[in-house]
Amino acid sequence: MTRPEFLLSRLAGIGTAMLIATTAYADDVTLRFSTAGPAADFLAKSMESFAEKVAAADVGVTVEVYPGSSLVRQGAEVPALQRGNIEMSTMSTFEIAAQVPSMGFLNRAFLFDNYDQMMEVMQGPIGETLHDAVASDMGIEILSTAYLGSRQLNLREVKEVSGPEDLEGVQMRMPASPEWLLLGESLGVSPTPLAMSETYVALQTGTVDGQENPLTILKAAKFDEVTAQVIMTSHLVQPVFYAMAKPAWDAMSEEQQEVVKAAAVEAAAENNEARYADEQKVAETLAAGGLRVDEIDLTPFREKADAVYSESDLAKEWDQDLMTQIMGN
Ligand code: KDO
Repeated sequence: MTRPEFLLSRLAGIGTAMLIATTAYADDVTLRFSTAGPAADFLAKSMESFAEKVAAADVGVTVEVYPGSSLVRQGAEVPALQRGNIEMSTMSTFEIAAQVPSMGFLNRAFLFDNYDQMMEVMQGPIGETLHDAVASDMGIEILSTAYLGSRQLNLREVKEVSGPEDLEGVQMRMPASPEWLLLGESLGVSPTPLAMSETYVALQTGTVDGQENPLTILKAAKFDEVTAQVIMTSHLVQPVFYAMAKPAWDAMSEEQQEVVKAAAVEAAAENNEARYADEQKVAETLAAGGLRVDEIDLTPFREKADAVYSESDLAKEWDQDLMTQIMGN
């Protein structure tokens, strides 16, 4: 074999090895997808649907779904994404605010009036600004927006409540972060940080006096078994995101990215449709099961929230212009 022929054969061998390596790596994609949401809830069900859609596309991507904080504890999911311990999570705006404070206004009580307005904002210019900030500042790719529901107050024991002053001293379980505790303060309660997975027992034993979640989550988590009353504050019309670590996203082929993105959009839409439809009747269902459901005038709660946020140092870091674009004042 002449020297040129030898060199050509070596180059061909290296090229083949690289092709196999690249192909093998692109085919060996496993996406570990974590949520603190209960397995029975629409969000976790949509994640299973997402996994099925990706598997059916047969592009070498496998999705492993971990509901109910079964792989990563609540609050540790975004750091786990950024360290490469998981590839996806149902990231909330509260977790975003911890690293992109200007976006903290998305956690403001009474920001959105309803689901349609929230989705219009998330799919418009403000949503695009959020997407870009999360990608650049957090190294996370937002694939789609899932509606978690409109959060309502939920008490262990019946209490006559016409305004925040009636909730003074009520130990209300909230997820653990400064933004969640500020939200609790804006409602007039004494916020008690606790993971979702510990909330049922805390309500059952009286460690906390209540919790706040969308009614569809309340039902999925069976909190109606250990509480007596819901007060319909709709204080947070909440989006969560199908979020992926950018290194995992960038490591996929274009074909894999297209499949994963399309599946994330379709699965989130399935969650949104099911959640919205259920929300139209879940209060009635819970009331039929014995839960007292109070519809009250929210003016005192809105006034309290305005006062708390106007004095909050945390709120001073928010992008006031974007917030005003949403709230109009
Ligand atoms: C909760 O812990 O009350 C909460 O509703 C907070 C939300 O931000 C979200 O994390 C939710 O739990 C589920 O974990 C779905 O992500």
